[in-house]
Amino acid sequence: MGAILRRPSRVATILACTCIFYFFVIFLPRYNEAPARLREYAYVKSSFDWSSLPQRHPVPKSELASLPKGKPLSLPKVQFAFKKDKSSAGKIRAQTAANRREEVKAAFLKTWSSYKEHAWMYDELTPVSGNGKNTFGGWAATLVDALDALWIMDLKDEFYEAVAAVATIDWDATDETACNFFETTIRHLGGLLSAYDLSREPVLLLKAVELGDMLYAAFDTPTRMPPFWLDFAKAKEGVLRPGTHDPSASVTSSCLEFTRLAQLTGEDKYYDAIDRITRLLDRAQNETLLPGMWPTFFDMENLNLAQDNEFTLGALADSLYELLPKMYALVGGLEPVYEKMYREAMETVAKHLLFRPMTPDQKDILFSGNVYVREDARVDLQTEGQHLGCFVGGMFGLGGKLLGIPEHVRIGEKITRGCVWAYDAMSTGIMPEIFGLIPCPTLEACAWDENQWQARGDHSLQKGFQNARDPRYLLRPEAIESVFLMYRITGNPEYQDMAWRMFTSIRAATETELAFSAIADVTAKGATEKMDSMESFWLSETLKYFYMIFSPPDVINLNEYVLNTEAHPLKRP
Ligand code: DMJ
Repeated sequence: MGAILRRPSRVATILACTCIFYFFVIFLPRYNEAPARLREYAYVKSSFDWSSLPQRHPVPKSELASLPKGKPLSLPKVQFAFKKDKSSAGKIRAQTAANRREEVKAAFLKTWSSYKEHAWMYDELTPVSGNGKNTFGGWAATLVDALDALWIMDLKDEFYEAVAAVATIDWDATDETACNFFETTIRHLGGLLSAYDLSREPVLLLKAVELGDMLYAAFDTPTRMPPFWLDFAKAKEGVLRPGTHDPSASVTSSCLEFTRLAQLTGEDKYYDAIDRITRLLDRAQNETLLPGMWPTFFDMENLNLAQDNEFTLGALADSLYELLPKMYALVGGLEPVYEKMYREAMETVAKHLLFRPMTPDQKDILFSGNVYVREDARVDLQTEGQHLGCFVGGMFGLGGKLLGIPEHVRIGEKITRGCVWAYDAMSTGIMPEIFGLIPCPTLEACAWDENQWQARGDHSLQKGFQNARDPRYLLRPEAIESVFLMYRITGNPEYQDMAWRMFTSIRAATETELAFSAIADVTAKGATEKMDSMESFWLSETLKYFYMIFSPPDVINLNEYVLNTEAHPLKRP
């Protein structure tokens, strides 16, 4: 009897001790910490509270989709099982990577310092003339986009200085009447969420929620589909309408950011917003003119995804496809529709969009082109490569690993190597924005055909190229993005050497006194013409990927993080 009495009292004592420990050691310090940090950052609340705006097209509570429930599945590892190589060759390789990483960091710091001096709180620095310019609402796009890169590169002083600046952003204080829904989501919201995931600074989540509530207003339309432009006055009046001819990427790609926001706040409304888009994509996937894929433009007012005849993984459609394996990872494999959509889309891509260019040495590489479905149902493939389409290698690699499809990893490698080949082929060592290629008739090996080259090629370019239709380089990240992903997936150090060639070429061709600039022509033989433009993705994506490929593999381990389309790492469950 005594023993029975003693046991519950012992249990009660342990319970009480645990509660006291939790209260004083875990809860209280955090509770005290948050307001103190907010004061430190002089948090300025946005002057309009979008969360208080009543929805004119509300979702009935009973229909509100919630985050997938249950324990996240244990998905296959994305990263190669890297081991420390203690041999002398291994040590030399590690030292080389460390040296290269420092050079990337120096390029980042040079850019950041100039941004700070000449364009602080503007969206962009003009890297030749040294001015600030606003291109995305005037909410310091470069600064917000670069937050997590600062953290990753261990520039903590610069990071906290930037966080203090972010704490003062008022989303209602803009000279614009509307913002680009897609760009604001991927750059600003993605940037804030990622910086919060890495640093856990409370003010970053506060600002993300303020912005998330503003962007959530874009879904308050008759079809609950967001328009391309979030017109502030219309949103406040409740008269926003979705577009009838909007790029498919821009109206669908907010899935990762809104899902992460729902996960961090516990607010299902954010998830519900994007889940409606997912359901629509799912319903329409096999009803389009090229079943399995969705066309480049959507009519979101009439929920018609089947009218356009153009299909691509490149410009305007890109991140719609990219999000499929990434969402699967972010919801811990608990929402099977992303796997289904990815598999079906890639089957169509492999059948109709992938092509092999004809090269004198029969390179085993692939590109993804553009398809036009004609009135007689003929499927025409335009064998063009785009810098924007270079993310496809990494997407296949990621999908292949997460879903256990080794063939996709192989395809991903070939596409990635294709982009690197196009970099190496140009006089500056950088791939053009858009270029035409002479294709092989099949994906299998094809012999070099000198007559075809004579008849169709641009002889000022390396053999195999039909043209460099748009010869600019805009400091874009997609090629290094795939090279980075394939390195982390395969562990093959060759990718680090490719990355280094790319980095040194980009640095040589784009560097200005202040920073780095988009250039007009990658086929230039001598000095390059600088366009005085540097989009925020130069810091947030391009240099971050270069930095990470030369970093130890636990710097943003892909088994733990998934990167949004602007390269912002979000914590996987
Ligand atoms: C970035 O804003 C994103 O990567 C987007 O998905 C595509 N365009 C740019 C980079 O080129």
